[in-house]
Amino acid sequence: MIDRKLLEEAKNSIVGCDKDKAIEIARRVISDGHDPVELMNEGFIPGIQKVGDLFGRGELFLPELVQAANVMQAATEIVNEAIPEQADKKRGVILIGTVKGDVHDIGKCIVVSFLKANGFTVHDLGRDVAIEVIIEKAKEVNADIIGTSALLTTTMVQQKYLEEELKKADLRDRFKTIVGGAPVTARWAAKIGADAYAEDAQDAVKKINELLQL
Ligand code: B1M
Repeated sequence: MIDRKLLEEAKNSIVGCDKDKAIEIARRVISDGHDPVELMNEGFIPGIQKVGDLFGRGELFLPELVQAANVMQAATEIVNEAIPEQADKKRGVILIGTVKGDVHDIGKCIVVSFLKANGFTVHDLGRDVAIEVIIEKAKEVNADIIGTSALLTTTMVQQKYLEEELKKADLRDRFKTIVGGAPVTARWAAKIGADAYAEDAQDAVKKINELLQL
């Protein structure tokens, strides 16, 4: 268990845009043998969520949001590197990306790390990816599952567009689909006809295991 005070410091390092501090905490937690996932879930993520709340309430502005996101990204990279990859071809091939018009990828990168750590082969297309590109790549790598992330209410519709385009191309039965991202819900997934919704990275692993009947 990581000391509560240290988790609070991790949270504050994101809110206060203190990159050196965030990096120092991430490295210390890992070298002390603590769970980097706990640090992420109980420290850094609550920090970036607070930044989002303050931004949403107009108490913080875009330059600070960008700065805090940079600090979060630096911390996430260190944590992700500490999560060991366990490639096992038999566990399934996942194609994942943040949809077109959306550059939010911190959460998606965490999902990718968790999937790799659980033995899945993951093809990460990055962010701001057109549905047409996602479908082409899914065919090319023979994906079992297509996962999309959307953080904006205006880009969630891309997930619906994916379902429509898969149907149009007569590919809907070839791939399972999973959707995620802060504004996305189980209800949205059901409404658009996605096969699964995941609330966070741990849930994504669980839902993908269920979809692949592992
Ligand atoms: Co933006 N942003 N942002 N932003 N940003 C939000 C999303 C917002 C809610 C903030 C707010 O107003 N309170 C708001 C959206 C409002 C809305 O749509 N209704 C918003 C806005 C408005 C914007 C801009 C429009 C601001 C502007 O320019 N005026 C702009 C849009 C740019 C664009 O995409 N076109 C913008 C830009 C940015 C930054 C670039 C500065 C930066 C992103 C940097 C980056 O990602 N590389 C940023 C950030 C950091 C945020 C907040 C503060 C934090 C997002 C984050 O990283 N969360 C965010 C507020 C919030 O979400 N509370 C906000 C931490 C991360 C671990 O969680 O991404 O939810 P999350 O991922 C989770 C789960 O959702 C799930 O698992 C992850 C791990 O637990 N999950 C999946 C995610 N994807 C999944 C896929 C799966 C399964 C699970 O399967 C495939």
